Formats: sequence, C-alpha cells, structure tokens
Amino acid sequence: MGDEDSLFDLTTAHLNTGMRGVPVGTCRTSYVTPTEGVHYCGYPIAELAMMSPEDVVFLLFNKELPDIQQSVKFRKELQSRGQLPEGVEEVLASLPKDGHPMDWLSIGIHTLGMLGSVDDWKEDALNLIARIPRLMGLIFRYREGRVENIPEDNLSLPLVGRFTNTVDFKDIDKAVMNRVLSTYLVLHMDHGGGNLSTFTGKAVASSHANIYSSLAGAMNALSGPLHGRANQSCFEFVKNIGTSVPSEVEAFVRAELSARRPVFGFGHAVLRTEDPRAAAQFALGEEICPEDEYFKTIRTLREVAPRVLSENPKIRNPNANVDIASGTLLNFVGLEDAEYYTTFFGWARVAGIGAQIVDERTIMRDGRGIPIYRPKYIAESQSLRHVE
Ligand code: HAX
Repeated sequence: MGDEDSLFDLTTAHLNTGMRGVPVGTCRTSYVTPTEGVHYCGYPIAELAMMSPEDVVFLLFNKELPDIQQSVKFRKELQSRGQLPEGVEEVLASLPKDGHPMDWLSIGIHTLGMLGSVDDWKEDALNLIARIPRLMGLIFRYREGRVENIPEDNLSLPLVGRFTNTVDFKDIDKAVMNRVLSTYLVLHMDHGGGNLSTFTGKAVASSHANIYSSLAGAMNALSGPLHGRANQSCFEFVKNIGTSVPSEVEAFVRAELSARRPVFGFGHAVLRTEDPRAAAQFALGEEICPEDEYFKTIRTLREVAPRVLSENPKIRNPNANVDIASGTLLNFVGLEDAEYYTTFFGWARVAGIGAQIVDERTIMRDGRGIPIYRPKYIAESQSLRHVE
C-alpha cells in the first residue's frame, strides 16, 4: 500500500497476527473509542445503558432511537414474530446434557433456521431476535432436565420477561432478574465489526449462507475462552478470591500475576480508561446488591487491581472492563451456574451482529452487498523468501 488513500501500511510483519488492526471494511452500527468505549450508532454506551433492549435493537437496525409510537409499534412487531416453530423442543431434548450451553445455543439457532427461515436477511434477523428469549429459556429447562410444566411462552411480555417466565426459577425476584438481564443485554449487543464473532458472522453471511447459519457460526467463535467465554472465567476468578479485604485481594492479584495468569476483568484492546459498561454495572450493583459477598469482592478489586496492574508498563489499560461485574450480578439474581454466562453474551450479540449482517448484505455497495470474503494467504516458502 502506501498511496495517499492508504489507511494502513501493510508489511510482512502483519502476517500470522490474526489480522490485528488491519482495516477490512466499514461498520454502520457501532465503534469503540479509547475514552468512551463502545458507541451504538453514535451514542456512547453510558447514555444507552438503562434503556430497554427493544429500543436499543430498534436503534441498531434503524440507526436512530425510536420515539414513543415507534417503540410501542416495534414491541408489537417483535411479539408477532416471537412464536417458535414446531419441533425445536424435540431437538433440544436430544442434546447431551453435559454439552456446553454455548454449543446448545449454536445448535438452537441452527434449529430455528432449519425450521423457520424465510430466506430474507432482515426478516430472519428480527425473527431470531424475537425467538431467542424463549430458546434461551428452553435451553436452561432441557439442559437441566426441568421439562415438566414449562410455562407457555407469554408473547406479550418484554424480551427478557419471556426468558424469565420460561426458566421460571422458584424463589427469585423476577423483577430484579429482568432488570439485570435488560442492562446486560444492552451493554453487550454490539462492539464494532472487528471482534472475532462479528467478523465470523459476517464472513459466513458473505457466502450467502442464511442469517441463522451465520449467527450460529458467530456463536461458535464467541464460545472460545479467549473471546466470550472470558466472562465465565471472570466470575470463577472472583469466586476464587474469597475475600473483600483490600490487603488480601491485593495479595491474590499479585500471586496471579506472579503465576503469569491474567487478572480477569481488567484490560482492554482499545479502551484506555475504565469501561463505561463496568461503571454501569457497578452502579446497578450498588443499588441491588451492595452487601453481596462477591459484589464486595469486586468493589475492592476495582480499587486494588488497577494500582497493581499499573506497575507493569506493558499493560496498556489497567482498569476494569465489562466482564468484572456481569457474573456477580447474574449470580446475585439467581443465575448461579457460570457455564451459562456466555450464552447471555451470545443472546445480546445476535442483535448487533444481526444488524451488521443486514447492513453488509442489503445496504453496503449500494445494496449489492459485500462480496464473498477472500483474504489472501501467502505460501510459506514465498513468505519466507519475501521476509529475507
Ligand atoms: N492481567 C494480566 N496481564 C494483562 C492484563 C491483565 N488483566 N491485561 C493485559 N495484560 C498483559 C497482556 O497479556 C500482554 O502481555 P504480553 O505482552 O506478555 O502478551 C500485555 O499486558 C499487553 O497487553 P495490552 O496491550 O494491554 O492488552 P491486549 O490488547 O493485548 O489484551 C485483554 C486485552 C482484555 C485480552 C487483556 O487485558 C486481558 O487478558 N485481560 C484479562 C482477561 C479479561 O478480562 N478478558 C475480558 C476482556 C473483555 C473485553 O474486552 N470485552 O470487550
């Protein structure tokens, strides 16, 4: 490259780096800045954090927030799309109960596609968004063997309410669970175009596989421990600390670093301040569970870890990221099994990745869509000679 339109000077040093930072396209739904983190359609996430998932889905698909009438209409539209096709429960009933919930989610999305795709990018994306709360609830019920007396899907409820209604945990405060899940979904819906799951979803869609196959692929990418599964690991990390006494938390953090293990919940590839998504979840936690033992631990961790991590100049952002608090809040509202946490991440991302796929397939290049992805791999001998 190197001409005046160049966005990036590509050299052989960029080979085999996972394409880190190499520009490949444009994104209409979101971007991330070092100071304010992710923005959806121009709005910093801190301004959206307490909005309803339905309104934020509308934003991602329409690039503007709905007014009251649009909001009511869109909720009704989602309700009308929410009914699951026949046959989904039979597939879930056949899955291995010790399979990871992310594998269940991926298969569940494929199943919704096989049984209900209408072969239209936007229709299918919105149908999936409307159906996934029930699918998520059924995944919990079938994986846990709680298949008797599953409540009917109440389509008049908000998206998160349909999940809560389906899992139907006893002795929990459904209103608080709905509040935590609403915030969780909004905070996790989108994160620019270059993260692995989004890239994967768009790459699969570029072959004109339908949106269900594309998003199932995205979920497979998200399931890895270096990507979405970090939020499961983060809560396991918090549980292992076992104290909120500052000196003991500091000793724990130092021991993890000495053992060359990551201090989960801290650091970010782009942000250089605390992630506003962490701040939003801390504010919610202070309201709903200030005395929860794990919440007390992360409150101390948030004070202690940045100071310790700052001692290592290599760590570019020693501050809290989105994963620090989400597991603690989910656990507090009764979602105690951390294995499920990445499925909530996946549920949320279906909206953002879905909207990005619709843009890439139906808007970009004057509606012709992005061509099939075809990056170039250089034969190793050729590459080695080039490096010499
Ligand atoms: N604990 C220990 N080491 C850390 C660290 C942390 N929290 N954050 C960064 N580092 C290390 C990196 O591993 C890297 O070490 P090497 O040079 O030996 O490879 C060095 O500091 C420089 O890293 P960086 O440039 O500051 O950050 P990266 O873009 O490479 O990595 C990560 C960003 C989020 C992956 C990283 O900060 C990390 O591993 N954090 C802990 C795990 C975690 O919380 N993951 C959830 C991420 C949530 C998210 O991003 N959501 O969008």
